[in-house]
Amino acid sequence: MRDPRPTDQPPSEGLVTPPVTPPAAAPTGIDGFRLLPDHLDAAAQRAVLAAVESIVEAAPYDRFVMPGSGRSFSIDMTNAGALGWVADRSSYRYSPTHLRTGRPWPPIPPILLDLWRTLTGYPADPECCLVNLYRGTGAKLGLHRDEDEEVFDAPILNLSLGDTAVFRLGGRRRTDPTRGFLVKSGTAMVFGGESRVFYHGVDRIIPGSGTVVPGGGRINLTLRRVTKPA
Ligand SMILES: O=C(O)CCC(=O)C(=O)O
Repeated sequence: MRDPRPTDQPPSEGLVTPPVTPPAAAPTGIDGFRLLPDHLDAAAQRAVLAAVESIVEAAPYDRFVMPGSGRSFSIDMTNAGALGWVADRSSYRYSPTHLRTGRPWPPIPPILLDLWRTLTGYPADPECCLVNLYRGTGAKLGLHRDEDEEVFDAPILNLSLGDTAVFRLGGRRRTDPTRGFLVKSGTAMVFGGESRVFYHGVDRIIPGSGTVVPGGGRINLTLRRVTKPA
């Protein structure tokens, strides 16, 4: 499936920014969606952070630009895994190498593979662990859905460290109603079943609300299966 987004409208910025309603109760009853606050206790958060630091050492953060407009994202990104999600003036896509260093992405650390296996139950490992760093009041990720993958039967696993995010979850269509809710450090979210293709984004973070990330901010990990398992 190809990315149907207009080329000047990135997955993370400049898209429909719904009115910021007060964060509501966490959503329940959505097919395949699981919200697991406190899934990672303090020790597990520190261990995941160490894994992220090892990724960033091998594959430094980039500030991608959006196809078409060339506007910058407001968050930094890097990847682990055989395929990293990247964006530049030409497209959103998966790449086996870091756009700037040209090196392969580091492998997905074992602690993250364990979390994927336990929480998704999918019979193959993820190929991409996208690392997003949100820092400051302008950091956000516009409403989008993950659709650059070749397979959609694998859930997406989302892990949060650091500052609380005001997360936004919609439905299958961009125009479906959305709801905002808070996602704090240690939360795991699984987007399986129907929710795999639901629109979602991050309206903003609440700077200073978390203590886990050195220098402040929020780190989000998104683990995805990209290709059909052999
Ligand atoms: O930061 C988040 O929780 C959402 C990340 C996301 O939706 C993405 O990277 O596609």
